[in-house]
Amino acid sequence: SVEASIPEPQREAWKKYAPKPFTSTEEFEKAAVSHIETTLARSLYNCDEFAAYAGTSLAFRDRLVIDWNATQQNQTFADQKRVYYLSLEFLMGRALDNAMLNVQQKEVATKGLADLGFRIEDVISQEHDAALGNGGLGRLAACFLDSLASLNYPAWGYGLRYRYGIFKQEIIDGYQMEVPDYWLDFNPWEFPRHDVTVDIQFYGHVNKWQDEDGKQQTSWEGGEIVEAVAYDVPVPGYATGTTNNLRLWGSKAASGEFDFQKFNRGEYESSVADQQRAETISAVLYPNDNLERGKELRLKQQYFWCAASLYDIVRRFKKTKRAWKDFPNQVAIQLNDTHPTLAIPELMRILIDLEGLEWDEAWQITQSTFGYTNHTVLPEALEKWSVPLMQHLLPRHLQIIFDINLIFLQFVERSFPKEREMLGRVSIIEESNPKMVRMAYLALIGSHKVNGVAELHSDLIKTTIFKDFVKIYGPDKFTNVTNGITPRRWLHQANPRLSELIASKLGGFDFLKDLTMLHKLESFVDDKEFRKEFAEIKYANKVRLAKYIKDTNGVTVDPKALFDIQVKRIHEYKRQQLNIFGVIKRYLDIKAMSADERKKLAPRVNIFGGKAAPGYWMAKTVIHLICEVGRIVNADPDVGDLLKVIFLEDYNVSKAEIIVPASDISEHISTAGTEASGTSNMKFVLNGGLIIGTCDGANIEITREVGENNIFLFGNLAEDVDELRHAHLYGTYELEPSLSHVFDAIRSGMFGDAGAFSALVNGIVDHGDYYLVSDDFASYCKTHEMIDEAYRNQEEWITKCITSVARMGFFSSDRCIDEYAESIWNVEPLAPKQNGI
Ligand code: T68
Repeated sequence: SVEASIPEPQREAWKKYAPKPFTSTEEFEKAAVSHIETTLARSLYNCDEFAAYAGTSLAFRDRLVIDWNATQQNQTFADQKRVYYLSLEFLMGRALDNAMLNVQQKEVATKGLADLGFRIEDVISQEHDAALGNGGLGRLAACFLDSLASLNYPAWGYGLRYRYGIFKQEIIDGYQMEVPDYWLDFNPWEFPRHDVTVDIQFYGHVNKWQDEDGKQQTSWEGGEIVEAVAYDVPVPGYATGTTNNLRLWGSKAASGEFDFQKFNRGEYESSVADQQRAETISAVLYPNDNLERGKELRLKQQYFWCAASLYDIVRRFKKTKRAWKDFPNQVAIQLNDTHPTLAIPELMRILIDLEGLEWDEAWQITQSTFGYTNHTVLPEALEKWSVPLMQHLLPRHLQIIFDINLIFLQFVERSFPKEREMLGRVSIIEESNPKMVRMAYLALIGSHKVNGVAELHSDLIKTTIFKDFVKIYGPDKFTNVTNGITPRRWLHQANPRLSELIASKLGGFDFLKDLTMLHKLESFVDDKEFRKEFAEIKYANKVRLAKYIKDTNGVTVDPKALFDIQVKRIHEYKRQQLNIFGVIKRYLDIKAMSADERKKLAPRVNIFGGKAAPGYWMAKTVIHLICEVGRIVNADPDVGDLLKVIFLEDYNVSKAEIIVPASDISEHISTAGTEASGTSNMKFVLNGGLIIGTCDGANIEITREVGENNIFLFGNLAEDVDELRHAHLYGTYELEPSLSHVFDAIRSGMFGDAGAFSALVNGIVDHGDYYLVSDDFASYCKTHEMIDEAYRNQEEWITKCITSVARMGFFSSDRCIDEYAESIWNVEPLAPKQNGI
């Protein structure tokens, strides 16, 4: 073995001197101070909270790196199948707190930092979020990495190292403003690998010729080269030695490309411009969620990242000297939505043009390697690329896509000779002007499994966008893996007191590794002491959020009021407008009440948060309306504490960790059939909040788990949506009267310039109400009245909350990952070696 090739004394020395887990507070302090003094060149006299953060991070990073190296070595020696998770987004949030908890040494750091004069919360909050994602899809990828490592799966994530993550949102005079998020000033969690680079080609042309043996050869020539540089991020598992790798690619001008000839000719500026153009590829994350706009730079990002990742994966495989047919036994690649679909024609190109395989074998290998996860049925989010654009940027890939399509359509024609009109429907190429490549079809055809992310969604894709393909391939190609969340971050880290309380009842923290153990909490539902502590923890979390609201928004809210929270990307289908219209109705009702009636009312705090895509005017209008309603309501003496409306600026992962544990009710109220799964619904319930929701996405499975009595469902069902929409447009459409009342108030100028909201109101009144706001309004408001009623009975409310927490075991991302491993990837965990040196 490689190990035996290193002389014993050398191995002994490494073992002796490699950093080990801190066995005492002193050891941590020594490491942190040493980094502050030497790595940062700071001293006792100018060590601020940021320096303390940096020192602490570097001390823990040293620890992680040892596990990380050992894990990589162990995985290489074990030589078993690995998973590669390709995602254009990884919404990781902060790393330090997570690292300390996962290596189970936060206490050491807490004490050590206190000795050095710092509060650990202040130190942790110095870290800039790694916000390389938009919303659910990116956060899911981050939860999956945590679970993959925690369950010891040999797995790598591959993504892009954006210089600018999702923009920072500022609310100025009630409007969203976008500020760039430059997050790389100091990032101790990434390791640049300047020696791991890949040349990526764009543009150029295709050559075809016959070689001496008469074999057809194809090559892709010319064009331009951009260099991909690897940046590696360690991903520690919880309570395990496994630390996996997330590899993010940054772009730069290829070394030969900083054109010295130009430079010598005196064209210095244009030479620098070339360099900047290359760096543009990984410069910025596209800030749209559930929308694809077909921009050339986006396609460049996708190919750049797919090509670099595949080169890396293939290089690793080739080191094993196995035959190509073994590739799918060593490699599983999961496509997180269609964004990495170019990996399919790229692998075909590598196998055929570069490695000389025949088409059929290459195709067999490719299909067996890939799995594709769909995250949406919204038509505007389904990726399509124009054929002329692809022809220009990736001429060889377009040819391969045409060939895949031709062979596929011939197969369909043979199988369904009487259904010729099906060919146009299932073709990868849409016969529009210009022609378009339908990426979801390419992803589906090139993969062995396709999965949706919640039961309803997985059913819907089979009856809508992929209906014909179920007929072609049979139902077994399609499966469901209901999303999940990591209980480490979303319980233990975000809500340490609740985690402690649960541990005290279940005899330790094993539930963080097997969340189904939570069911044992049900036997404490009548335990007085437990109930009291549970309620106290919720209250303390609400006090913390109230303080945050006071600090950021300047508004005083009463932590005893019912906290009603909707935080997620702002999107018409998620229906924040339904929520704010409901709030306005409540406001109007309060205004119309007598003082005596008001006394009986349960006080509420309505909290909103989320970013709108910069070009999404309707979503920005919704934010503006929320802010304006808050401005009026919060200052109205008639209302006082009965109603407060808050818009929290710049919602992100680290803010979610404060917000999620503090809800009484959270809102998951998408038009039925539009939200593929949702994952914050799971986070809120796991933290002892109840939810109001539609029969959509994972709400349905949450209902099944927690029981119908413990969730507030309302609204029309997915199966009725089409008919309702049709009726709006072609039948007699009647606006719900109570909503009409709300619109009158908006139009009266009660919340400022009515003109600013006319598009929002008219979309519902005059333009078909596509998202069924009016249809669901009455039942939504009625359900909120039921919530008021239920909240009045605090004893029953707490019973509902505790029972729900106890029944959330299913929604751990560990369960998801085991399902993917079993039914899609066919990979096994690999136990870490103790002392992997
Ligand atoms: C979300 N999708 C789904 N997309 O909306 C949500 N889209 O229901 C689901 O729970 C979650 O994925 C995880 O499965 C997204 O977040 C995007 O962010 C996105 C980004 C770029 C292009 C299209």
